Amino acid sequence: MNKFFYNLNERLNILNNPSVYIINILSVYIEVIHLKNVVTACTRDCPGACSIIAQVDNGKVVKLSGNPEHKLTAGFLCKNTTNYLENYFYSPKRVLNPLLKENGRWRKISWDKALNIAASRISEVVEEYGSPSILYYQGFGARTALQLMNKRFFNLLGGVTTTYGTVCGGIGHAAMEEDFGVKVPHDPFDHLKSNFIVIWGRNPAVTDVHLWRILKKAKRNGTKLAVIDPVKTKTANKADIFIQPAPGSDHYLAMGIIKIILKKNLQNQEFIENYTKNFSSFKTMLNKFSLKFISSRCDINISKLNELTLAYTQGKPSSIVAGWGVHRYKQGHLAFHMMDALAAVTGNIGISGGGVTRGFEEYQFFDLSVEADEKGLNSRKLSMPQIGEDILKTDDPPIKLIFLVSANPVNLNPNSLKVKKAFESVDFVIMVDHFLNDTSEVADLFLPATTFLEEEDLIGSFGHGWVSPVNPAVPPQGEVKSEFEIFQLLSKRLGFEEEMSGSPKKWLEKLAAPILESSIGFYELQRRPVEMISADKIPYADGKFKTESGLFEFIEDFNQENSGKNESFPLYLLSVSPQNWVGSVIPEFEMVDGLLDVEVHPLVLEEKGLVDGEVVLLESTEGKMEVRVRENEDIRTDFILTYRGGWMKYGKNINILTQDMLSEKGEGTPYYETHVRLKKLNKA
Ligand SMILES: Nc1nc2c(c(=O)[nH]1)N[C@H]1C(S)=C(S)[C@@H](COP(=O)(O)OP(=O)(O)OC[C@H]3O[C@@H](n4cnc5c(=O)[nH]c(N)nc54)[C@H](O)[C@@H]3O)O[C@H]1N2
Ligand SMILES: Nc1nc2c(c(=O)[nH]1)N[C@H]1C(S)=C(S)[C@@H](COP(=O)(O)OP(=O)(O)OC[C@H]3O[C@@H](n4cnc5c(=O)[nH]c(N)nc54)[C@H](O)[C@@H]3O)O[C@H]1N2
Ligand SMILES: [Mo]
Repeated sequence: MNKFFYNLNERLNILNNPSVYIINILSVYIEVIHLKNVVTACTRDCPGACSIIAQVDNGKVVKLSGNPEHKLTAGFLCKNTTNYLENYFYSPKRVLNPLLKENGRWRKISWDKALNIAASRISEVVEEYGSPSILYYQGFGARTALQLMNKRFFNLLGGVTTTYGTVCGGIGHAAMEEDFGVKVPHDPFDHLKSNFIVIWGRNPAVTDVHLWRILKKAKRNGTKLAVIDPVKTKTANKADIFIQPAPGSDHYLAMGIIKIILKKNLQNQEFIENYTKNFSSFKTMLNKFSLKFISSRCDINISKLNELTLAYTQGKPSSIVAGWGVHRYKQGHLAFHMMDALAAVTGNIGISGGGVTRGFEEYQFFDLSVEADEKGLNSRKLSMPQIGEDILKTDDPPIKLIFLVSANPVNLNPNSLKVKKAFESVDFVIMVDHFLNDTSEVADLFLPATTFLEEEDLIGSFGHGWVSPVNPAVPPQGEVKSEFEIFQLLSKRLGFEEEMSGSPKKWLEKLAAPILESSIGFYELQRRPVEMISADKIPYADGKFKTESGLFEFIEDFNQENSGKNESFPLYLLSVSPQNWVGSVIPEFEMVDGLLDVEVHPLVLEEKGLVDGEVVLLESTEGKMEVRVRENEDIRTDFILTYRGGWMKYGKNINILTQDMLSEKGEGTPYYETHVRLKKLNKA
């Protein structure tokens, strides 16, 4: 745009020739009506939820850039979003028409036909088996405000089966709610006030580049960074202290630090006495474990534990920035209890630059009553982490129809072969998405949705406290429709049009009512991102906690998991967030060739008599797949590392190996608890 104005000035300045002037005025006018900038936001599953300026030229989106009006996005986008136009929005693989599967092949159909089929299937199933025989499955593909209208639709239908638990981050959430009453994170900018930051089981250099920018700035200002991760990640490369704990042993690591603190009398007695509960039973519990035992369980020697303890206590204010890596174990909640305890024991709670931060609630600013839960009298829930198993065993009524929005459970949920089998056992599967993926292999009807460049909406974030507008930059491509419109059209066919009717604006105003109360007009909210929580608002600064006691509550005991080595399957399977795509949305051409790469320590290769680049069999109790093994010195010898999201239809879906377990607390998914082994292939 700057270039445009520069050219404009230059061209209008050529005044010595009137005809050139007129021609220039005309061409500038034409450019003005052809060129526009639209403020929208990335709605993909990422903590960034970046505010975007979409540049439109002659009806085509030509460039996406970060909106400087958003303090976090700050004029900068990740590579995935910069490439979004080519790899996603204008991808020839994007589905632009409704599709019906007939004899195993997708066929284009009209919207009228698609909606009639969907509506008649829904009403038949409701009539014969009752509304709970429908499973509405909402994934994490787009976490916008208007997506709440989907649930309204199913509640108005009488209430259907939905999901409880999560494949993302419920485990930490549950633990933090027990300790603090409610979980409140520190604003990303508050980390600039820390003298020491522990990045614990998180890889922001890859998964949250805007947070990473702040953490790097803190480091430049003199803050010391520690990274706790079994893998030397891109984030860990910048660490002053790097700790590689044994799989799922973070609670022991934190307990070790607390033990040293108490032994050296470095605790904040004033905070403990005035703001906490259960400290003495917490201490009794700690006394059951010797430092030597703790050190061996987390496989970090005592001198390293001392170094971390010293840095954390002397660095005050010290903050812990926790990630999803610690969640993905059966006892992941314990890691959070102990991190919270560490912050409490040292009085790093309620102060700027301190705290334990893990994820914001993206829906916290919206009025959830539009979901109309009171109408969904027949609702019931199945477990998201074990959705395959639950679909297969559910009776009375059984699941007869699945309606999926923004989800790829056949790819991303654990034990994906079981998920696939369960979906295949259901009579009719409807999905709303942008691309055909692993789940579409088992779907019957595909309804193509709009993206954040074609729709009107609002979005919060799970990485910060801002709400950003989503606005259409161009009309919907092909025949795509927003979920909002799809559900309105279906409600019309199903006889409850009135309760779903109205423009997106009308519903967004309702959804945003709590935001509008804080003096922002709706017109303004649709035009610029809004900071809902000021960066200097410090959680628990008043020393009050929403627990029953009003105090921070230490845990008093826990069940010790047996950590015996699994002799038959000795490696823990890590399947982490990839740099070059989000979730399972990988440009398909990148998937077609080759095998999935997995990385192990050279000692693991040596022990197995394997070499770098060799094709081997990777096996778990759930399945097996051929992979290409790579050597990587930056991984512990008890892990094998790969990325999540590779497609099953190209032999790259790691979730065919993961077990569908439920975490001990928080109804989360212990993906990394799956054990695997490498087997040499005997080539004939
Ligand atoms: N580019 C990109 N960005 C994304 C996503 C994406 O797909 N692509 N996905 C988004 C989503 S849905 C989420 S939830 C977030 C997740 O964001 P992050 O939490 O940053 O990412 P993860 O890759 O899930 O895991 C973080 C780290 O945990 C480590 N880890 C594994 N086991 C342990 C352990 O026992 N202890 C410790 N301390 N660490 C361990 C892993 O090695 C990994 O480096 O990222 C979001 N951002
Ligand atoms: N092995 C392993 N598996 C994991 C994880 C792991 O670490 N390891 N991480 C887990 C985590 S943290 C998460 S959050 C889940 C994610 O699991 P899912 O939410 O099921 O999967 P995604 O691929 O993120 O997104 C689902 C779909 O949303 C579509 N989509 C995007 N935008 C829109 C939209 O505007 N409208 C509609 N209708 N569709 C849209 C995309 O095309 C994509 O097909 O995966 C989990 N699975
Ligand atoms: Mo996630």
